[in-house]
Amino acid sequence: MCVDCRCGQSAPEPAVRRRLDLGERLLRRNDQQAAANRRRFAAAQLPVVNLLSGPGSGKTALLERLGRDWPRGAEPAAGPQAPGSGAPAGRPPMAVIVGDLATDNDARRLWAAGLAAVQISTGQACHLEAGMVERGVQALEQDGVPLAGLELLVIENVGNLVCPAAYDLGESLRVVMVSVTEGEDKPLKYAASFHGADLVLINKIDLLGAVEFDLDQCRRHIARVAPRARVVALSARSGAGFSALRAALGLGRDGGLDLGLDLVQAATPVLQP
Ligand SMILES: Nc1nc2c(ncn2[C@@H]2O[C@H](COP(=O)(O)OP(=O)(O)OP(=O)(O)O)[C@@H](O)[C@H]2O)c(=O)[nH]1
Ligand SMILES: [Mg+2]
Repeated sequence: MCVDCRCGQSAPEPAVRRRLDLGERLLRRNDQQAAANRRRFAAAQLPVVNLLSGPGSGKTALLERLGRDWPRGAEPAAGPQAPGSGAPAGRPPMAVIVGDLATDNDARRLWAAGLAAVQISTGQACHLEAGMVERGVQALEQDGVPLAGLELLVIENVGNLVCPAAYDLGESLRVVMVSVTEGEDKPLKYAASFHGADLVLINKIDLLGAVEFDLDQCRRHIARVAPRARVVALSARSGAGFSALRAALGLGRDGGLDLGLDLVQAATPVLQP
């Protein structure tokens, strides 16, 4: 049972009701911090993506490929080379704050792909909160990666298609990923997570045939629960669909963002559980 976001707590017994009140206060505090994050990102004119999916859908693999394939010739952001720090030299002007319950495996993969990255270890919490993102931004800045030098900041949320949806992080774009190995019905089963999505990614399409995944049916399910979301089918393994992804993120061919900035001001609606 999650101690942070009340999943598994349904009976309105007095003790539970007190915990519900506490949960509501925590969510209110999160929303205030998210609003502060959003103001800060807007001041830096920085588009910020909150990337959600179940465990293992391929969030880190997608970001690794974006980092590796960032068009050469794009102006690298300043920052020292330091193994284990968030700032490899000559990296693309994109950074990642990645949340996991444990390990810094994902941050290490992202550093190896040439991206600035900081790992947030959430311990028992099954989602990132706005305060953790603020600390992640501070850690990036301490590593010599100021927001002002970035063109895109991605927050890779904890792998979980339930609880992260309730927590606004101050992002300008909410991206939800599902992979073909999970089945076509996930958008219907986890509708609350998909509901607030601006962009839905269907990953691992290189495995479509092997798992007999019905792409059209999945698209129909997504349209039911997230009618305003754009949908991109792709493979982080083969690179298929990445030009559509780059266009959907507003990434210009030279690596710069040419569409994303109008999203900076947009507040993503957040569903309360
Ligand atoms: N075949 C195939 N495998 C993929 C693809 N994308 C990711 N994978 C594999 O899926 C597994 C999980 O990928 P990750 O990138 O770690 O997934 P994640 O969503 O970041 O996982 P968590 O952070 O643990 O939630 C790894 O073995 C990847 O190599 C893809 O497009 N095709
Ligand atoms: Mg990951």
